[in-house]
Amino acid sequence: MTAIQEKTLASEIRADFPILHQEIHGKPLIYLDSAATSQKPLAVLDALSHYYEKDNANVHRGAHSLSIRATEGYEGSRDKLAKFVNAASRQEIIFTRNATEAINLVAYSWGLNHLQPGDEIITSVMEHHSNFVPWQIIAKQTGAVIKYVPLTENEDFDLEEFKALLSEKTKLVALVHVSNTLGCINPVEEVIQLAHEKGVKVLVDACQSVPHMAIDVQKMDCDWLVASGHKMCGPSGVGFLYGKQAILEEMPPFLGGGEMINEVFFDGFTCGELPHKFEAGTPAIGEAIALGAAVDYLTSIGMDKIHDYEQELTAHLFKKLAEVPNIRVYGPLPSKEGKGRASLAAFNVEGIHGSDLSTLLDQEGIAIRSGHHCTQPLHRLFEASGSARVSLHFYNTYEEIDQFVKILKETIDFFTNIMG
Ligand code: C6P
Repeated sequence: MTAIQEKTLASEIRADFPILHQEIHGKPLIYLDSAATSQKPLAVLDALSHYYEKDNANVHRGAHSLSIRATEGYEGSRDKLAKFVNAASRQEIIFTRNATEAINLVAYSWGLNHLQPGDEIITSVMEHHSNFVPWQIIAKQTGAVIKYVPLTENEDFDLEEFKALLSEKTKLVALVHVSNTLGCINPVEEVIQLAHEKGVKVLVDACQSVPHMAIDVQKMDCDWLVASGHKMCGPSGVGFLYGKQAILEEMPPFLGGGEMINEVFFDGFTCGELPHKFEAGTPAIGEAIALGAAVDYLTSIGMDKIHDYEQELTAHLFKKLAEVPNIRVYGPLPSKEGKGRASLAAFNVEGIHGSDLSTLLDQEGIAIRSGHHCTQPLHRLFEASGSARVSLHFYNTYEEIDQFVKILKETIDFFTNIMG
């Protein structure tokens, strides 16, 4: 380890993550699957157990002390999230189960009511299924047509093709900020500006960017943005939708039931105010509170510091991956400093199945993902049924990357030898 590496962000905060300090198959765990879900710091685990041990009650309903505390915690988390992404008001943050539900909320509430036969939705070939399937369902119901932005030669978002697709027929752009497979960071601000010039609304899938970089929804000027708590050091079962207040105001409710109403009669109901209009039923209260603790935790470190450190890790990862024989990494290459790409790499090694690689790496305590990562159409373009994927977060170290690449090379040698 060099003197500089000794003082990495990971070395300062790793003790906060109890799960990382264990052995798998007798080897220290090396967790390289944070794009699937991130690990949780003690502060988040404590917030969750504190809620269930001390404050557990339903929100917005009771006048008793526990219910008041639960409501304050839940609504306090909304304030924290609003500040975290710089929303103009707390009414613009809707708690959902995850990013997938948030996209469905927009698709069913806005899409069904605004799209007409022949209208066009622009998305890209690299989207997660969560940003394909809801639009495919809505397109089928409304007669709208989906257009897919292709990739450039170096497997990045093709902005020129996007410009060519954008037309008077376009009503919506639904685009991923950071691809969970290509690792590219898409030019969402430019896309939004171009779309808005034509009066087109834009939804940003920020699942893989919110946990890794500072997000400012007002600066970005997106109409909606979605993310999942479990990828940003929070618990699973809670995510959020950001939407511009004026747009959310005119959208009808997605789900009906308790919490989202103002008054109910035998012959109808009136809607509650934002944000409750979109939060039908008892929400994931403890999880939302713990997500607030995750936001506090990330903020206390600083999103710019996290992003800078992850860029260093990305540069190191790609330097090391260049040593691996017969490897095909998908997506654009980062700069020497790790810029222009997120801290993940999906790859295939000639002649070896990704799931065989991940199974053997697991025997060495190394957790990577294999499969299609819910980007099947993209994998089909690459004529691959799936890939292996390594994905980093700020608790990962240089040494873990070195060990991963060492074991990967040994595994490839092993397969090469048995295949003759
Ligand atoms: N990607 C991965 O391993 P949910 O399931 O709703 O929390 O997140 C869906 C989702 C949406 N968009 C992007 C860009 C994503 O990466 C994901 C989740 C995980 O890559 C699970 S497939």
